[in-house]
Amino acid sequence: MPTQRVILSLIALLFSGAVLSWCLLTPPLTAESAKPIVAVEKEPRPAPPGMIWIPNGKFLMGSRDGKEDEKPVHAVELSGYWMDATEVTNAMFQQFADATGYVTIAERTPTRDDFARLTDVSLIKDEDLVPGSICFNPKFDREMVKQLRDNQGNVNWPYAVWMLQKGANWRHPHGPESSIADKLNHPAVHIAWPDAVAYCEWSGKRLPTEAEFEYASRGGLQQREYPWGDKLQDSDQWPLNIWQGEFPEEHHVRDGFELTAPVKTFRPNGYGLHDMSGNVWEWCADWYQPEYYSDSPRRDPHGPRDSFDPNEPGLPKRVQRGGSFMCNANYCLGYRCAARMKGEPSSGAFHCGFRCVLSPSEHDAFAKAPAQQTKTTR
Ligand SMILES: [Ca+2]
Repeated sequence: MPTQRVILSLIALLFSGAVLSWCLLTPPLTAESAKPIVAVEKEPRPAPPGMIWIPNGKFLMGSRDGKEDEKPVHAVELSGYWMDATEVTNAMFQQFADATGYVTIAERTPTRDDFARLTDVSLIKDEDLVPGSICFNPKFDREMVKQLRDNQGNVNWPYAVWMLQKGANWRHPHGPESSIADKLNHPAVHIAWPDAVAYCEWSGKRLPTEAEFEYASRGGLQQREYPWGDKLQDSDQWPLNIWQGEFPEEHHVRDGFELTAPVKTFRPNGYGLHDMSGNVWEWCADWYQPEYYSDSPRRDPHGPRDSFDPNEPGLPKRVQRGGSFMCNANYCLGYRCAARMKGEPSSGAFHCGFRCVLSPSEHDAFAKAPAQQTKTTR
C-alpha cells in the first residue's frame, strides 16, 4: 500500500538499528586510561537556571563489547560546559512556542517533495499529506511482525509496530484527542532536529555533541554500562524509564510508566543529570557515521563533516542518544551509556526529545538570547 510504504520509509529513518560489521580493533585499556575523570576546571560562574556544570576532563568513549559503531574505545578530552539537568519539558517548549510562534515540523502539512528521497511520490494519496508524526501502533499485525526478517534472519519488527499518527505533535503526543495539559513536566516529544535547534537558538544554548552527551551520561564513572554502574537494577525499583517485558508483545510497566515519565522522577547520575538513560531519545548536534570513532579528534570532537548510514546511504542522519521508554533488552539497549542511534533530522517521534548545553565562551551570547530578554522584560 502506498501509505504503508511511506510510513515504513519514515520508520526506517528512525529505527534502522543494524550496523555493518566494521573491522575495528579495540585498544587495550592502559593504566593511564583507567584513571577516573579528574575535574581540573572550576565552574567559571554560577550555572544558568536548570543547568549543571559538567567539569572538563578525560574519559573513555565507546564500548569494547557493544555494537560495532561503539568501537573502538578511545580517549576523549572535553572542555567544561553546562548541561540541562533534564530533558526539555513541555512547559519549557511551550514558553518557546508562545514567545516565537514557532511551528514544529510535525505540525506542518507535508508536501510530496518532502518524501522525494524516500519513495515514489506519485503513490502518495492527497489525503495522506496531513500533519502527523510517528507513534507506536498498539494494533500492530503480529503475523506481519513474525514474517519480517532482516538479512541475518532476525525478526525485523520495527517496521510493523510503528505508525504515522495523523495530528500527532508535541501538543498532542498521541494524536488530536490527546493533550499535554497534565504532562507539562514531561519531556517534549515529536521534536525533529531543526525544531530542537530552533529552541536552542531562542534559548541561547545549543545541542550537545555526541561526546558531551556520553561524557555527561557517565556521570564521572569510567566505562560503565549505565550512568550509575554496570548493573541495570539493584532492587525491585527500576532506576530509569524503559520497557519491561518482551518487546513488542508484552509491556509489564514495572517502572511505573508506559510512556513518558515526568522529568526528575528517577534519581540523577553523578553529575546530577536526570534521564540521561531512558525516558526519551535525545538529539545531539553531530552527524552520524558508524566508523567515526576510528579517527575522531581526541579533543572536543564535534562529529564527522557529513553523515553516512550504510543501511540507508542516501539519507542524512543525526545522532540520538540515551534510549527511551520503548527500549528494552531484546530490542535496542539504547539506554547504555555507549549506545548510539541515528535519526533522519526532519523526523520526530513520540519518544524523541532533546536537552541543551552551553559552553562558558557562549555565555555572553546566551545572556543576550531572546529567551533571556523575555524574562528580563516580564
Ligand atoms: Ca533521555
